[in-house]
Amino acid sequence: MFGLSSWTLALLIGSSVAGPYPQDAVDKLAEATLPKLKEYLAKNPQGSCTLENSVRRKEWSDLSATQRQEYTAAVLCLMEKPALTSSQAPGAKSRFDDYVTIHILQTPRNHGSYWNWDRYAKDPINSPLFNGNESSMGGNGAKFSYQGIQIPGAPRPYNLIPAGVGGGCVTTGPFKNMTVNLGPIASALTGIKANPRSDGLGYNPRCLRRDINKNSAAVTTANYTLDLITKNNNVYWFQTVMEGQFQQGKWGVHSGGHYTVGGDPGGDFYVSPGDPAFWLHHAMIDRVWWIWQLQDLSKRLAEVSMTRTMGNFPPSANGTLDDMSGLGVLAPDVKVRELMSTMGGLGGKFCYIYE
Ligand SMILES: *[C@@H]1O[C@H](CO)[C@@H](O)[C@H](O)[C@H]1NC(C)=O
Ligand SMILES: *[C@@H]1O[C@H](CO)[C@@H](O)[C@H](O)[C@H]1NC(C)=O
Ligand SMILES: *[C@@H]1O[C@H](CO)[C@@H](O)[C@H](O)[C@H]1NC(C)=O
Ligand SMILES: *[C@@H]1O[C@H](CO)[C@@H](O)[C@H](O)[C@H]1NC(C)=O
Ligand SMILES: [Cu+2]
Repeated sequence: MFGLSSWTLALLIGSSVAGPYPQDAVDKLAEATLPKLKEYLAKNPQGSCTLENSVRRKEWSDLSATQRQEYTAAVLCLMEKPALTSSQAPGAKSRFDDYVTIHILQTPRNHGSYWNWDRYAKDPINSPLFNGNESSMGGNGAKFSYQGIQIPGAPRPYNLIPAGVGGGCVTTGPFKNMTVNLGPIASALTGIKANPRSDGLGYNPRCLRRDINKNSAAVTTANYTLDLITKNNNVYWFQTVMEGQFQQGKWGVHSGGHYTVGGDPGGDFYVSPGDPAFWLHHAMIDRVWWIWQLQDLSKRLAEVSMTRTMGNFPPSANGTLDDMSGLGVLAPDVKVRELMSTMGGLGGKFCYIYE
């Protein structure tokens, strides 16, 4: 029924990845359900976008050391380019900051390469992602004493993620000299210099701080992600479980990944994209959504939930596929419907899968 042999499919999704990380349970599920995408595309052709010619998004440690350095060099390049949002956010000094500005402005409404959480969950500080060498995303912060991360509304002992061994400025790797300009708004750390504006969009230069935290990473192992994908059959529950059910003491893989980085701005709900590691975490969120979609494409490529305000406060109408993306200077304004499929979305401009 499928045009590709299982051998070709195995090659396509890189099941025999070189390197020290065997497939985890979520990787195996993605591999096992990729034929559903093939079948869907056979029935619903997406112009010139096919599985064979789709772009492959790769896991951090499956990139070569050179490719990883090309990635961080590109991020540093964005930090050298002038901002487009400085009229709205005087603190935005670079093209990189534009992404932070738009996230800050969009937080009440929403909340290349990715980071497969499971690979590094047991020892994130010594992982290829955060070991601080030149082909990492930079190292941990220097030691800083603080009480850990409060999780409001959670019962003990889940109301506090114990602090790790960092929390201070990052001193190793490609981002050791980077300047954080925007925020803080809701920092996980105490003692961060306040922003000159109450909306956090003023200029507030400071170092990048992290507390790479295995206490938080512990809820991002593959068994959590596998449960999330396989036990939630509608997007409302998928999203709710992913984002955490704090009253039940469940942090969720979304918070788990954010607080694995922690610090400033990584641990700040609004300003977190100001830490370059944010983007790899959110690409994994997207991959997990994609694997969830793969389980039932005809339904899940058109399924959105939640209202237009965070936690439905203040109460608002349900979001729909006709809502606009609203990414300001970052991207043309399109309907959410256009962004639902990695294969053929945005009028065919999206044509990628995760391997
Ligand atoms: C950085 O660490 C990774 C993962 O341990 C390793 O593969 C790589 O060779 C190291 N690179 C350098 C320049 O030390
Ligand atoms: C960081 O800044 C110092 C001092 O300005 C400079 O010597 C060093 O090369 C910079 N490092 C990186 C990785 O940019
Ligand atoms: C995942 O595995 C860990 C370690 O075995 C266990 O403590 C945890 O309860 C498991 N989580 C889920 C959701 O199964
Ligand atoms: C909004 O979505 C919820 C949950 O899916 C549903 O129960 C409710 O009826 C929807 N409200 C409206 C006004 O459509
Ligand atoms: Cu997030």
